[in-house]
Amino acid sequence: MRSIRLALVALLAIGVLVAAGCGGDDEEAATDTTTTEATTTTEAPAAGGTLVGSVGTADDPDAFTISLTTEDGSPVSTLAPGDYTLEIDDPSSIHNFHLTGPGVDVASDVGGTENETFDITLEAGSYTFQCDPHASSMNGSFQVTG
Ligand SMILES: [Cu+2]
Repeated sequence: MRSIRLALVALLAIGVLVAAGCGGDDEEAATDTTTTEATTTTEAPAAGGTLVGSVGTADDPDAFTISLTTEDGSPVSTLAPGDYTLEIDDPSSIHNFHLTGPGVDVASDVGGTENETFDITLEAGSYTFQCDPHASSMNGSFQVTG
């Protein structure tokens, strides 16, 4: 029991020293050394889960819109590297959804109207999605970092 307490005290002392060292350039350095919480690093969103690529809208499958969202509908702008499931929602016979980037090149058929699912692995870098027949107006991109 006693040795565990000593170890904790030692860890805290190291933590304070590290904190003071990191704040060397900061004018507010070491004004508060009473914090005992372990420092947690902020991490990029975890990999995994489902991404949804869509063209058109529910009311108008041929509408000139394209988007990539998470499963809950939030637009994707940055992602962590890793494995994802890409669900392509392409109800239109004039559009497709085409995702390209490091290690990935997947697309739905322009003429087809089925939803398609791909297992993809994202690496650090820049990814672009577009509708091939209308690439100049239907496109988007996101970054993979971490
Ligand atoms: Cu299109």
